[in-house]
Amino acid sequence: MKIYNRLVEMSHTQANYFCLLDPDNLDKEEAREYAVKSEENGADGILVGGSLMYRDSFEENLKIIKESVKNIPVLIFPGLFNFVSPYADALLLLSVVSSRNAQMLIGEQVRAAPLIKKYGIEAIGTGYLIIDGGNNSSVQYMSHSMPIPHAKDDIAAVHALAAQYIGMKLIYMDAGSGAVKPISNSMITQVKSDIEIPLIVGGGIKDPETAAQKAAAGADFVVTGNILEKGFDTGLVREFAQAIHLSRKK
Ligand code: 1GP
Repeated sequence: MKIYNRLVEMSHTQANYFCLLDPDNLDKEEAREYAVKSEENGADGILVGGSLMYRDSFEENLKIIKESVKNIPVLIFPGLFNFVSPYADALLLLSVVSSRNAQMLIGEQVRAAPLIKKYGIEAIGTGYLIIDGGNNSSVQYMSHSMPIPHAKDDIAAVHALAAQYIGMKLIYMDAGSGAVKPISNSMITQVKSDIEIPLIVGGGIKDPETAAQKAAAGADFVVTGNILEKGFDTGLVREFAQAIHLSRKK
C-alpha cells in the first residue's frame, strides 16, 4: 500500500489538486505535454481514465504520462475492468456504491482482479459515489445507475460511511464530467465530517475559486478534467493548484 500511504499523508498535509487526463481525447504528444505541464504547474497527481475506451490509446498514453512525470503519482481512474495496466503507480479500484447495479458494484472488479494480480499493480479500493450534477453524465449513463440527489447530503454521507465500514480506502464523490452543478459545499462537509478516509471530489469544477471552496469544505483531493481538454492552459492549472493549496491550512 505504498501509494495509498502517500495519499493519506498528502491528505493530512494539505488539500491537493489532481488533473484528470482522458486518454481517449489525447494524442501522444498531448499526453506527454499535459503530464509534464500538470506537474510543472503544481498538480499533486494525475488521474488517467474515463467512462469509455473508444480509441485504442489507453495503455500507450498511460505509459507516456507515467514516463513524463517525475515525482507525482499517476493513478488509473477506470471506467471498466479493461483499464487495468501495469503502467501506473496505482489503480483506484472503484465500486460504484451509490448504484444498485451489481456489475458496477462487484462485477467489473471481479473481472479486473486477475489482471491486477498478474501485473502486481497496487489497487486502492475506492467507494465511488455519483451525485446528481444537473445533467445526464456519461458515468451515470454508462453505469446504469441513479445518482444521489444533489441536495441529499445525508444520503451521500451514509453511502460514504458504509463504504468505509466495508473497508474501502478512499471515497470519490463525482458529479460527473461536465456537470452543470458541482457537488455542494455542504455535502462535502457532511461527508468529510463522517468519514476517516481521504475524500476525492470532482465533476463540473470550472474555476479556481470553486475548487478552493470544495477544498475548504473538506475535499482532500479536488479533480478537474474537462476544463483542461479545451486546450491546456498552464496559467489556469497553476491558479487551480495555488487556490486549492491555499484553501485549507492544517
Ligand atoms: C469526472 O470528476 C471528474 O469524473 C472531473 O470532472 O471533467 O467536469 O472536471 P470534470
